[in-house]
Amino acid sequence: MWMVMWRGILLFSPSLHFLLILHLHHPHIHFVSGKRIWSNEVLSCNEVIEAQRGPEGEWMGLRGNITSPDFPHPYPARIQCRVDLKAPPGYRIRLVFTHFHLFHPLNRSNDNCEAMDALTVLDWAGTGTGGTGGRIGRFCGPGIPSSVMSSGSRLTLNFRSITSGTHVTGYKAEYSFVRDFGLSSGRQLDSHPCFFQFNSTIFPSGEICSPNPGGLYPRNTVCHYEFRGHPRQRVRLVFKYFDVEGVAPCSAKSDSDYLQFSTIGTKEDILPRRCGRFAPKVVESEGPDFLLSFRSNDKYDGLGFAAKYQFVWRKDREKDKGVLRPRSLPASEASEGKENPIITLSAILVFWRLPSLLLMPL
Ligand SMILES: [Ca+2]
Repeated sequence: MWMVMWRGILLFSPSLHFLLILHLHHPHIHFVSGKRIWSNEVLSCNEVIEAQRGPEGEWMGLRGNITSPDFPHPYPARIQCRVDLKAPPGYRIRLVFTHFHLFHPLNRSNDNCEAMDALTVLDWAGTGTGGTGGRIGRFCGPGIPSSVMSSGSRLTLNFRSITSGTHVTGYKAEYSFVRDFGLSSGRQLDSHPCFFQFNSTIFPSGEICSPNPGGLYPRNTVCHYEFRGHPRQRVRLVFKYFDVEGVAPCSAKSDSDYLQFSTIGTKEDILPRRCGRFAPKVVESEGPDFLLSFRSNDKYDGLGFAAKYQFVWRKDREKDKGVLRPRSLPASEASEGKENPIITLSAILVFWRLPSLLLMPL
């Protein structure tokens, strides 16, 4: 005998092999109690979020929120909810978590998520609609995960609960479909999906970041930062942080993401590629036309980089030397023109001792 009683409907079977599957398409779904009735009961929900064309052809619905069932109240036990995000062509999906608290017996973040209530984020770029998405991350326990960005126009969230509790309120995330990669400095060009230009007359100084700043950078992504200055200028970068997944020599053979430094119009690196977590504090370009390129591959992620940039004037004596070689400076020279106190003190001592040195017998 079957009995119906969930939200009005709850399916009840005399058989222990009981499966209840609901396919729900409305984003605002209120679930009744997740109290388990039979050991293999599974509740399921699916949702598709995609932008729509407005009356004049513009894209609408480019941002919104996603939550676990019943948020901000405790989510039900034994439930699987999938959300498919589909951005317009040429857009990326950015996901910023604002709340995250899933049940974990030890109350630990991202520990043994395979066996816990968890949220899995899948990236579908390059695999087609029938392919398998690459897993960007699986998150569990308390603690807000880093924001993520898709490498294409699709992203999937799979939320699975095994347990529940009075204090596990689930998750909330803000999604947005973006073309600017979350970057707000420089002028974005249309010649490449991720190409930002910095002209010294318009943008003499500022900050540059890897795509999706403050979160994990997207996979399979190339971003260029092009600097164009006065002939007597060059570009100085002062890195604030650096976390680019990879190992030296930061090449494709070593499965590395990397940062590349070159002069515009040439294909030769003017500095060794950088990856890992230890970038030089300060980098200066060879001349006024400087290209910084970031590349990520299809596996593993990092938090990327952020750097302050500034167009600086060459000193006359440097100009006379002809072509400047790129160089990396220690942190003390990042200084916005301050003299090195150790060098200054040494110079004073030498001049103070000079007369007595000249009078010393040979
Ligand atoms: Ca990578």
